[in-house]
Amino acid sequence: MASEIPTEQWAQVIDETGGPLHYRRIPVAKPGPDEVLVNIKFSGVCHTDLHAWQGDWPLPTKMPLVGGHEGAGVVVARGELVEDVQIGDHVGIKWLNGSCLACGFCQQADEPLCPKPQLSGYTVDGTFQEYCIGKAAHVARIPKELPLDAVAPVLCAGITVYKGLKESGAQPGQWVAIVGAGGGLGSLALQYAKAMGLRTIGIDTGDAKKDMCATLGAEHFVDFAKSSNLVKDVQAATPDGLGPHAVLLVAVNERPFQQAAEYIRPRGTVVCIGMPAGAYMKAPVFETVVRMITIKGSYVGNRKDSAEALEFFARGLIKSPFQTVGLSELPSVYEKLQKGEVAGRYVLDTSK
Ligand code: 8ID
Ligand code: ZN
Ligand code: ZN
Repeated sequence: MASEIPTEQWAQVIDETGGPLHYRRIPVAKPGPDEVLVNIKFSGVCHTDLHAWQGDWPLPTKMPLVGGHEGAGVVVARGELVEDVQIGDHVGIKWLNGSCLACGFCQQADEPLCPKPQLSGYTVDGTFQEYCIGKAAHVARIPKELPLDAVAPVLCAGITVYKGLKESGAQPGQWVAIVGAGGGLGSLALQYAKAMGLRTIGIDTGDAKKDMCATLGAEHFVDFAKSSNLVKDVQAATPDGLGPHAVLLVAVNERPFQQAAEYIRPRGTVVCIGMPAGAYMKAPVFETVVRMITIKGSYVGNRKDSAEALEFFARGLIKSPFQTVGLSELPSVYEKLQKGEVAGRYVLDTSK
C-alpha cells in the first residue's frame, strides 16, 4: 500500500440499530485480493441508509455499521488479483458492493439477484467514511473529467431509476408518473425519463418540490397532500385522460402503492422501487385482468446498467439538484430526510 494512506480515518458509525450516529475515527481497512480501497471524496445520502439505520427492513445489517452506498472517489490501493482497475482511477461504490459472480443470476448479468451479495452500508461497511473497500469487479468506472460530487447520486439513485424506466417498457413519447418525484430517486427519474424521450407527471408535495420538478422537466405536478381525487388528477394529466403508460413508485409510503393500479392506463406497467417498511401491494384482481396491468419490482441495476446510467450523466443529460454538507453533518441530513424535507439529494464531503 502507498505510504500516504492513513491507518485511521473519520467515519459515521452506528453501534446499534436506531442508536446514535457516532462521528469518530476508525481504522482504514486493507483490500482483500479481489478488492480495491477507495478514498471516498463524496457520498450521496439515500433513503435506504435511513432504513438501514432504523432496521425497518426484513434483512439484518452488520453491526457496528458504516452506512452509505453512493460513494465517488479515487482508488488508492488494490489487492494482488486486481488488474483492470488502476491506482488513481475514479470509481464509484454502489449498493451492490460485490456478488459471487458464479451463480445463475450473476452468470446472466442479474447480479443484484445474487443470493450471496455484499451490500454497501448494510452487510459491509459503506461510504460514510474516508476510505471504503469495494470488490474490483463491481466498482463503477467514472471518467476523470466528471465532478465527483454531482456524480455521486447517480451511483444508487441514478442507476436505480434508469433501470426502473427500462423495466417499465415505456416508449419514447409515452407518459410516466414518478411517485415521490421531489426526492432523491424521483428527481433523477425525471431527468432520466426526459433524456429517454418520455413525458413525465411528478407526484409529491409542497411548492419547493413542485418548482424543482418543473425545472427538471415534469410537464404536470400532482400534489398528493392537496389533491382531493389523486387518481382522477393523474389520469387528467395525460392528453386522452386514460392515465400514464407507466408508474415509477419511489415514495416511502404504502398508500401510493395501492393507488397506482387505479390510475395506470390499460396495458400499463407499475414499477415498484421504493420500499416503505412493512408495506403491501394491493390491486383489484378484476381491473388488473381486464385492463391487462403489469405490476413488478425493480432493484438497483447490473454493471452494464450502471455504466449506461453514468454515460447519460457524462453526456450532460442529467442535472439533478444536490446540496453538499460535511460528513460530520449526517445526523441533520437524516432528520430532514425523515421529515420529507429534502428536495433532490444531499451529498456528503468526507473531508469535513
Ligand atoms: O433498488 C431499489 N429498489 C432502490 C434503490 C434505492 C432506493 C430503492 N430505494 C428506495 C429507498 O430505500 C426508499 O424506500 O426508494 C425509496 C426512495 O428513496 P429516496 O429517493 O432516497 O427517498 P427520498 O429522497 O426521501 O424521497 C422520497 C419522496 O417520496 C415522497 C416524499 O415527499 C419524498 O420526496 N412521498 C412520500 I414519503 N409519500 C408520497 C406520496 N404518497 C410521496 N410522493 C408521492 N405520494
Ligand atoms: Zn440507495
Ligand atoms: Zn451470484
